[in-house]
Amino acid sequence: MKLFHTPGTRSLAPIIVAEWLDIKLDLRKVDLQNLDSYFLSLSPLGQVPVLEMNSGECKTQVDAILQYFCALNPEGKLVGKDIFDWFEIDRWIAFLTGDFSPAFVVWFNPGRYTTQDDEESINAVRAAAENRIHRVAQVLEEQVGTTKHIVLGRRTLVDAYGFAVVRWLELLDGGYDQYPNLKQFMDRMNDDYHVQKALVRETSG
Ligand SMILES: N[C@@H](CCC(=O)N[C@@H](CS)C(=O)NCC(=O)O)C(=O)O
Repeated sequence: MKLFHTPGTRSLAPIIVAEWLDIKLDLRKVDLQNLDSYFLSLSPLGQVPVLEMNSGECKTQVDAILQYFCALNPEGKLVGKDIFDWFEIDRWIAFLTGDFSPAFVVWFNPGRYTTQDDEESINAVRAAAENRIHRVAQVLEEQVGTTKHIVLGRRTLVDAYGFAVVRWLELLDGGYDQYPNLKQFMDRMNDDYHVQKALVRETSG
């Protein structure tokens, strides 16, 4: 399988999960500032990640890609054991996709969220996004607690996704150090051999 990805984005999450589950994944780096028509034919909104399956079919949406990788693992690693576990996994994936990441999407692309193009208007959108980022970060901080994991008190696919997006806090004043539980979570992930390998692959692949 081949993953179209961009360093620094959420497309790191499938690279981590592939490392954890020993799934062979070829990487193809995408320059989001300079998209070609082939990539736009795979991802009409011009977004990563895109997974090219062995059949040649291409699929978008990080949460679906992560769950697909886990479904390929016969030992059921990184997923829930029962319906209640799955509920927790699904709702925190939904939080990362639907609440946490969108706060940053506004911060990264303020011009998309105003029809004005003067600096003051752009800065106002960014400031509003930053407030929202701190609200969602606080929710995640409380969820992680002292467990160093996002759900179920153990490593799941959600940790990979969380790691890929919580690192964006480093772009803001104070970084994730201002959230002690998130810092412990990030430190644990940064110490993980496979995460380190995924980070190297992300920048070189
Ligand atoms: N719903 C998509 C969103 C993907 C997404 O927004 N990816 C970002 C990188 S984290 C991107 O490619 N942004 C480029 C853009 O929106 O122009 C998913 O969850 O996979």
